[in-house]
Amino acid sequence: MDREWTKNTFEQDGYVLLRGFFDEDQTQEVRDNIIRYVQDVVPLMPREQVYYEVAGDRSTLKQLQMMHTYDPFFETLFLRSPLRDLAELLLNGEVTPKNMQYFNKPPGVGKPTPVHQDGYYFKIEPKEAITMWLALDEVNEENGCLRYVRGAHKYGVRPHRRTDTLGFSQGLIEYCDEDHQNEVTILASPGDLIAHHCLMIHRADGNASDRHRRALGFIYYSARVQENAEEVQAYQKNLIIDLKEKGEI
Ligand SMILES: O=C(O)CCC(=O)C(=O)O
Repeated sequence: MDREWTKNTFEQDGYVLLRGFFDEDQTQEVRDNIIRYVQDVVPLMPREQVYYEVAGDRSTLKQLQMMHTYDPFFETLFLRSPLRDLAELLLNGEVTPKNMQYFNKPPGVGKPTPVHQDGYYFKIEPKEAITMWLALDEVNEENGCLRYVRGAHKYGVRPHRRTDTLGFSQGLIEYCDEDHQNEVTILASPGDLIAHHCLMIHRADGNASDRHRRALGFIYYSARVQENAEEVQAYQKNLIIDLKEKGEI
């Protein structure tokens, strides 16, 4: 990896795509562990950390939260791996690993990811955090690839409002022509890693194909940030109310 190019690209565009960050064997090992995790660990997880696209239909698993807290394989991957080194490079110093997530869009039923900024969800100041997204399948326009508004991380948090999308309860109120013009479509292969700044504006379409669209998300905060405990608590409370209303828990 060319560290200087990686850092410069991230700073300029708000994201950087690193092809083949994990080789074939490493990617397969991650996929095998997800299969094991879904079978053995998911049944033991709190319901508010497990989301299905169709409530009650286990074949439509779409999102898992805090995976690293339940399993040593994912704990190591998150806390002691090249991903953390990369986060330290991009955030200029020590980081706090915050959340490790599974993102799937199951074939046919995977819904769009509303346009949003992760930094709106993160109750931190300053907004110095990063999300890394590791592709585990071929990801293209058919099964819901990520789309970034290049350079959007330079202009702060934009207003959001509630959405109906499970797992992405907040979305940008306005997505203007200029955003569309600056949108970049990211086609990814298994093992490719995309790192984006928490102020990056991004979205993804639904999955109209007959293939899964699996990925892992790794969120790191800079060790310099302060989290607003009251806002985090209020967010968690509302999330649970929301999940109950949707019949998810
Ligand atoms: O996987 C997706 O569709 C969205 C992921 C995302 O929004 C994120 O990692 O911040």
